[in-house]
Formats: sequence, structure tokens, C-alpha cells
Amino acid sequence: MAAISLVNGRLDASAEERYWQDGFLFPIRMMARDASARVRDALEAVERDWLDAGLPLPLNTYTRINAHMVMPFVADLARAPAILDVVEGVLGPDILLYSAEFFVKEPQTRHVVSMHQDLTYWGLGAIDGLVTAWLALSPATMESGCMDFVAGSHKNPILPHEDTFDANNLLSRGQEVRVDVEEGDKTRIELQPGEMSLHHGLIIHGSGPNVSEDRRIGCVFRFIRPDMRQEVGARDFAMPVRGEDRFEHFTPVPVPERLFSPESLALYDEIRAEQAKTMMKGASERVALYG
Ligand SMILES: O=C(O)CCC(=O)C(=O)O
Repeated sequence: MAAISLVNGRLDASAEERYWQDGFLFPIRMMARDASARVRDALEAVERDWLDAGLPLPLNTYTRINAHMVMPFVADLARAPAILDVVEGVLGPDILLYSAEFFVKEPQTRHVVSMHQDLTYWGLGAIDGLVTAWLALSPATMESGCMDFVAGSHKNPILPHEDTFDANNLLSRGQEVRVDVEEGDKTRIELQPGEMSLHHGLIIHGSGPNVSEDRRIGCVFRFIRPDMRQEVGARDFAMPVRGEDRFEHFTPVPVPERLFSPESLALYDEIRAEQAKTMMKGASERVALYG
């Protein structure tokens, strides 16, 4: 797939049009390979140094939910002008960071992501004002279990999903959209380290297992427009990253000062408990990441 060409670091009108038509855009070269290797090193240093450091929750919870609230390098990356210049083409000049997480598939493992729509359990409604930026920190290929998107499927409402709670599923509830997706309808989102894709919150997507020799690591940011709002939970949280928030629908989250500081861990706990009420709503079993 030919790389999306940026004009002064921004999407041009045809790229924006493609995003709204297909519900995704890729590959976008966001940083050089060696810069993405440094981000990977930072994550792997956290994995090495903090796994047995007595954090209140398993390290995997912090890497999978709201990583930007406890890891300054994640918040810094989300605030990088190069990324925000691209995201602005979809959301406009006022941008909040709703969440950040790492999707890691270890080499030669069976972990998958079932076909789903992101917005299903987030309580934000079936909105256009959320975009995911998925930055590859290692090759995301068919072999390593890159994402697959169904072009145009973001024009659907939120479709019925079934919670499978399958242990090999990386999603919080193992949720799967109740739609049969033909192989021929999938676009393979292959990315090299430092490349990024964008996807709409309603796009039907998933990913297969990693049968390669390397880890498959995605650093994933969910950006929203400030006029979005939490419709299910009593309140919600987001980090202001660009422009102005004239709506104040989300309680602002500060950039953490250092890795896993006591203050950021306390705030993390409060936010996770509040968001769990929405994320676990209607679940028939414990939702491990929130339970
Ligand atoms: O990383 C993956 O394979 C899936 C990630 C995903 O579903 C998402 O970022 O919305």
C-alpha cells in the first residue's frame, strides 16, 4: 500500500476524504524506525523494571488501560505535534486524549482480537468524534497478526456484540460483533515500525495471531473532540492535548511527572474504578482488566 503523503505534516483533502469514506487510513509514516525503536525500548524497560516492583495492579493493566496516566513517555508521545497534526485532519483543532494503551502479541502465540467496533462499551455513543491512532513499534504484518479493517463498516450504528471472554482474546470482554465478515472484505493493515494507521470508532476490525519470531507491538491512542460526552457513566476523563476544551464534558487528566508516581497511581485507580462501571455494564462475567 502506498504511504499516505502528508503536506507539511498534515493530511491533504483527498486523504481526509478517504478516511471518511473507508473509516481508516494507512500507512502514515510518523517517525523514523530508530525513533520508534526508542519508544519500544522505553516500553520494554518498563516491562523489565516494573513487572515485579510491587505495583498495586498487574503491570499488564497499566500497559492495557490508560498507560498515559502513569507513564510520561506515553503522554509525551500522544502530545507530539507530528501525531496531532495528522489527527487534526480528522477531529479539527481541539483534541483530547481519551486513552492510550499497548496491544502486544508475543511471538508464536495464539492471541487474537475478535472482530468488533471500539465504541461498543465505551459509553460515548455511535460518534464520529473519536479516532484511534495505532503506531507500530515492530512490524505489523499478516504473519505477526496485523489489524484487519472492513472498509465502510463505520457507517453502521453500534451493532450487536457477543461477549466470549475467550482467554486468547486481547479484548476486555472478548467481544465479537455478530456479523459474518468474509475474508475478502478485510483490508490488511500492514505497518512497518514508525508507521501509523487511523481508524474510526465504529469500524469493524480485529486481528489474527502472531506466528512471527518478533513481538507485535502497537502503541494505541484514542483521541476525541471535546464536544463528545460520556452517556452511560456519571463522569469521564481525558487529557487535553491540543487547542481548547470549550465543553468541559471530561475531567482533565494531568501529564504524569514520573513513572508510576504515588499521585498518578492514586488517580489511575479512581479513574479505572469510575470507567469500570461503564466498561463492565451488562457483562455476565468478570471483566479481568477492570474487575
Ligand atoms: O492491536 C490489535 O490487534 C487490535 C487493536 C484494536 O482493536 C484497536 O486499536 O482498536
